[in-house]
Amino acid sequence: MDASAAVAFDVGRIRKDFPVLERLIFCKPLVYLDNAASAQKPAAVAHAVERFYTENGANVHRGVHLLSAEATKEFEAVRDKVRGFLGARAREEIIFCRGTTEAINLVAQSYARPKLTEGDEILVTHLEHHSNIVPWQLVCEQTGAKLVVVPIDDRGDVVMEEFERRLSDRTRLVAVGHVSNALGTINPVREMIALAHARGAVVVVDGAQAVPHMRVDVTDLDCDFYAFSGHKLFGPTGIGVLYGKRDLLEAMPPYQGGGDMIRSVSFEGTTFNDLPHKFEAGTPHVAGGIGLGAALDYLTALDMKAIEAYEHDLLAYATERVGAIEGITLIGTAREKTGVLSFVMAGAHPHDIATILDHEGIAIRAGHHCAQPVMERFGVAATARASFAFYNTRAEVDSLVDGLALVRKLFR
Ligand code: C6P
Repeated sequence: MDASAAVAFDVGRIRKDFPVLERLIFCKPLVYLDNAASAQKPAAVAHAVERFYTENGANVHRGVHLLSAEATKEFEAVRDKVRGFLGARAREEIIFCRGTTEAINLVAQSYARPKLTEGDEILVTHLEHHSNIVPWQLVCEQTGAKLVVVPIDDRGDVVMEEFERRLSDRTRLVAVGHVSNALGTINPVREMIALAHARGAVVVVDGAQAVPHMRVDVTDLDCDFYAFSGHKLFGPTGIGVLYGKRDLLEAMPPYQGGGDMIRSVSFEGTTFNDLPHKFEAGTPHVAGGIGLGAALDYLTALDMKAIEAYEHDLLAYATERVGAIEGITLIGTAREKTGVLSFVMAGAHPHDIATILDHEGIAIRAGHHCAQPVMERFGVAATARASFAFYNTRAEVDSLVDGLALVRKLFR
């Protein structure tokens, strides 16, 4: 890491903002390495949510009373923060939803389903999370379109020649993860988007694992849709975002019907609200949105470049140390990665590894990580996965290595 990034990023100070990191687990200091599943929350996020429930607690967009007006103002201000965070052109392009999964399903059912017919193709990569596979399989069943899969190589990189080869005039939509949750691969999404656009296809980017680790600018990327979840971005669960280009969103029918998404309702016919409300039926997760706003305030006050450099250094250190342990095979060694270290150990099931580490205070994830095709590609049923955030340290990597040495001793 270069010295200026080290100065700009004081991990000791950052860790104080995350109260859970003080916890003891089985009498050992918590080493939280399951950030790809859910990141921990700074106290500012918990305080924002608590403050909303203790001082307000009203619904949004509905009441004339002061509490509702305040809640609406605060909730809608978060939309502006998200717009800035993603570099979107307009607040109308920011749709609140439950998370990445719901965002992708919204695009699948509201954009793809009405448009696609037999003979059309949807392109995905072999790296995708189930949330970026199953919604498209459903659309294929509903429309007769075909799902086309781009292979990955032994490192876990998408084979770009195959990506290009599989794109055709039949490709109507490309759905690609910005970063793989199972392997950490950073996909060359800018290049993929340009190639897809040249064929007239729209591009949906699953950004769940990207936004916590890198600066993302949707206008610069020129993606058509971009999805992320609040809980992986140091915010609450149950809130997430779909970004969509305005002209596409305008032309799409609503995803769900209910309150707030209408202009007028009668039994003769219903007219729909303007963007973004057309896609936000029912009471939104107001407290979650406010918590997400606090997470964005927290993040934007940090230096994202310094975070990237710090995490890069941490991953390199972890890769070297864990990779050197006898019996361990790293799964996923892509050229460009974020802080995900997936591995298997000869003679030890990933669930046993995770259970033993848990008793050492170390939280990792074991399983297929909702990416079964990736597991199948590498010929494993599951991996152990340590995933890092900017509050993790080299000392925690050392604890992981010690824990793995213990596992090795027990299973050799
Ligand atoms: N990955 C993991 O441990 P939701 O559940 O909607 O917030 O996010 C779904 C999702 C979509 N895409 C990617 C790339 C993801 O990583 C995830 C969630 C978690 O890796 C839980 S399976």
